[in-house]
Amino acid sequence: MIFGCKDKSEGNKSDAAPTIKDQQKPNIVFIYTDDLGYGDLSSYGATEVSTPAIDALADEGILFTNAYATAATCTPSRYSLLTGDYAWRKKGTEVARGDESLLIDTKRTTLPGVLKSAGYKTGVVGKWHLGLGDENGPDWNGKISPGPLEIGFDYSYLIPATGDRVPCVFVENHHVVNLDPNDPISVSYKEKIGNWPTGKENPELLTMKPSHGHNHTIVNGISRIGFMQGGKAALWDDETIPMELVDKSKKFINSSKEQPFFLFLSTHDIHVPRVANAMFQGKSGMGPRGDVILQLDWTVNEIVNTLKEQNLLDNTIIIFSSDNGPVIDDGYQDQARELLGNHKPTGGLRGGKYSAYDGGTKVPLIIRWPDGNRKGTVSRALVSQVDFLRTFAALAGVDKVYEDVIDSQNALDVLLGENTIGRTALIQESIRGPLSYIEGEWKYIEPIDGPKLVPWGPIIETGFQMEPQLFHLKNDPNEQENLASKFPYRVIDFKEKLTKLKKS
Ligand code: NG6
Ligand code: CA
Repeated sequence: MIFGCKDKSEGNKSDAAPTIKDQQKPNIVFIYTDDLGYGDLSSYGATEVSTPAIDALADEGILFTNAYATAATCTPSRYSLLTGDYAWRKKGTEVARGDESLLIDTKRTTLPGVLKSAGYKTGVVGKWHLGLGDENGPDWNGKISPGPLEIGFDYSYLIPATGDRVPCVFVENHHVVNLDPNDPISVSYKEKIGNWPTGKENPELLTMKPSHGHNHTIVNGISRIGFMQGGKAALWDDETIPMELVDKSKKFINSSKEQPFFLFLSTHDIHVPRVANAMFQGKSGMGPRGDVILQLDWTVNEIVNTLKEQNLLDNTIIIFSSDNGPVIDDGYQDQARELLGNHKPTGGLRGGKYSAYDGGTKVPLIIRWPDGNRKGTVSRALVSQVDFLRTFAALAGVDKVYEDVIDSQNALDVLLGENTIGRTALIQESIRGPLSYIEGEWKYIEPIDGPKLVPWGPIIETGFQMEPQLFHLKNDPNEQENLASKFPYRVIDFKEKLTKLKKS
């Protein structure tokens, strides 16, 4: 037993319903944020914004300074997290449309499936962005399947893709929430359908204007990616999305006390469109991007308080991380750049979301272990989110081989702070592009022909170059000095290793 949970005989003297103390296995709450940067939290050195609830997790646990998402965008990162495989192994896992079919094979091993087989009740609340439905895509007006319930979750309450993609409705288990059958939903990512106004044709109706893209159907004064019509009663309210997700998370936690549970709370914050609730509007002094960081901190506080109230905190592991690096202007005129001041979302790392540089994939990772033995620890160990599948399997006491899982490794000793080295090597995937290979203190970026900046407007370096790039991350964490010509044998070695891994 890892956390010294009490035996049944100790904690359950009466006939009362069993309490959490009786559980042998710890609950797992994984708070996965969207586009939150390495420098966006006060616990990671931010001085212009304060995130006390998230920082408290670090004070009571381990803060990792060398942790990576597997990709610089959402869909592939999430694919890796839930399958234990790098997403570039599977075609079609780049940023998914809002009407994409389910990208995860229902027959394969998945993170929630592993935990479910170990007796966990499993739930996902929030952003999905891994497709829904069969090869024809989701049937918004009928049963939406396959989806999370077919890959190992017992409960789901989803933003189907992203906040900036239609349809702007929640899906609970197999159905759109609050859908009026007399007002069916139609969605198209090809052409305009129906007569709802678009940002392109009716910019005068917008409360938040796009800066690039995002000029299709207007929902709640915000034009989105993709066209939709219908489902008026089902449309979400952008200002209360976090409250809705917290509410559903609380309900899931409160109804899961009879067995260990895994809650995957995948926040919309801090992705675009950044629409803070009135409680947070104007509170950061950095405009909506800063305000939704405060809102995210509120979410964490609510979840921790719920666990406390339910007497679950001493048997629940809380993990906090992000799906990819930060972006300032991601397509809406929300003053993120104008009001940034001295705040550095990447914490000074080069690049950002989409990029092959570390700003794309190096993310905050904080783990609060309930035994209290690791308070305030900082770990430099190399960690990849692809390892959560096998690590959680070990945590849940599952002793199975899982032959279809190629990349995930058991990193339990690393996440417990007992191994301070971590992975030998890991791979990062940037937008549309090359892979990077990190081994120890070194990083190699594959050569590729392509634009130097993300072509559609966020002003972020892609990291694309015709020549191989090699950086020493410890001496040069901002990847300024390309050492490829100084260390040609290392380049050859890494290139070969990467080629071999790609074929494995
Ligand atoms: C891009 C969107 C961006 C964001 C991203 C996905 C445009 C111009 N930009 O295509 O706003 O939605 O996709 O972000 O449309 S992610 O975090 O879900 O990967
Ligand atoms: Ca993201």
